Amino acid sequence: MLKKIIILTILVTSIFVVKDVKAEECNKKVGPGKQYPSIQEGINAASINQTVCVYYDTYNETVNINKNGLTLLGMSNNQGKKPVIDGEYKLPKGSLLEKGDFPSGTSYGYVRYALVTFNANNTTLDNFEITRSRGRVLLANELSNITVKNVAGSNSRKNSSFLRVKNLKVINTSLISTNNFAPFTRDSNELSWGAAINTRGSKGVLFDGLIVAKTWGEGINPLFSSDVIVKNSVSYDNWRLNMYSDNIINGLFENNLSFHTEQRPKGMPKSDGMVLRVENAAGGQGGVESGNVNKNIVIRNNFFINNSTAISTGKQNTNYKNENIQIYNNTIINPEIKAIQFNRGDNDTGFVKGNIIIGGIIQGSTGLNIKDNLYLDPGLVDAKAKMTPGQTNVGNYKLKSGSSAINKGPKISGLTKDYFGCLRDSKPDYGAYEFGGTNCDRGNGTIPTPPTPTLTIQDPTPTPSTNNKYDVTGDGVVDIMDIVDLIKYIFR
Ligand SMILES: [Ca+2]
Repeated sequence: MLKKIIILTILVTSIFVVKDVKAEECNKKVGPGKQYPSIQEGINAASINQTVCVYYDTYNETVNINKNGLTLLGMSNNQGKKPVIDGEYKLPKGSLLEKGDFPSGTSYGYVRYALVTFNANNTTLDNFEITRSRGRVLLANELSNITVKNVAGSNSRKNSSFLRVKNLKVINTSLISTNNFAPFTRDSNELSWGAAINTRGSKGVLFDGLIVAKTWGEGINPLFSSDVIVKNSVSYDNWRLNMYSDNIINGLFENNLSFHTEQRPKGMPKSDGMVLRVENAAGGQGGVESGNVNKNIVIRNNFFINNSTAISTGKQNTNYKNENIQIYNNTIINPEIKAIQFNRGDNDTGFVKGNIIIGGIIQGSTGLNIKDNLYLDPGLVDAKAKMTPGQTNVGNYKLKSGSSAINKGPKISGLTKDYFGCLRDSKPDYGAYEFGGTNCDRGNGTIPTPPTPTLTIQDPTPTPSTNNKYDVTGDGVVDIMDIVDLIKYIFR
């Protein structure tokens, strides 16, 4: 008995030692029984380059990260729950954005508030759940070196995030809507769109390990940006489209899963898996000023399952270009309309090779080299299987032993791994999956799972956003804040 107590004492002591070591990295502590009761008080007390640790609790406040080099670190409780920033659809109120202005010619000036707003460079947000924002989840404008990781964002009333940053990293993060407040119309301003993550005018973007789902608008939505990587991410049931490339210079979209389930709001169509669009640059975007081009875009090792069209393109002006688009070794399963659709007469350039395409055709443009793709089921585990909400397992769409796709794919420069990060052998297979691939850096058939929201508070009846032109703040009421925002906007 005494021995057990001693062992237990040692165990408990060592646990506390571990905790203390971790706690020493905290310059300021926020939470029940800590130095500061609110997150903002902790940030206000911190110096530059410090770490503010936020212990598990629910915080009904807006957060302004306004100290250079600050890390805001959520400390999970013993059950692994992250601290929660909950706006209860009442917060934020007014504007928290101090840094820079939004691109001219857009309506973004009206939506300049979020539950967490970055107003300083070299800052990190790590390990939070952020939910029920009256505005956005995250906002950063004209900043550099911003990192967001391990964040579970859900149910914001506006676009989940607007991040206009030089050197932006968003890692292991989810943005999911289960309540959509905006009307699904595309003829109004951003309030009606509800996209998940928007990079308008960023340079150096890494999206790694995202789950983005169920927004009315675009899911993973880089636009007017350069040097963009979107990988290891899952995007599903976003009702405008799952992944976007609009005016991107140098984009790599790899190892992603884009799909639609059979669950959809009444009357809603499935949307496209990925869209290469070139729309008018509104000017002053930051990353890509006036390219009117998608250029040097690689789309490889992705699974596109049951989308409307898996990969499509669209342009506001036929002179705009998709230039050097490389679409290879994707697995495209049963799109409703087409597998890949470019506009026939356009002078888009690039190639489409090594893809497995089941149940759809490719419509190319004159400059697109389309060859060495497989158009029949080469022997997948179960190509007819449907995806379900939240599913990240693509085991049904792997090649079976003896598949005719094994070792028959074209050799393409730069193709060394597959969807799971496994090394391909010297005879690459068609599609996103290499049979018998080795040294898998995403594990054998599993992928890291970004956090899902855990908060289970009963939502109030959502107030639909209005299109009232006097409701400048978009909060559904016309009040003094609308006048304040309008004056700020005029004199910005
Ligand atoms: Ca092979």
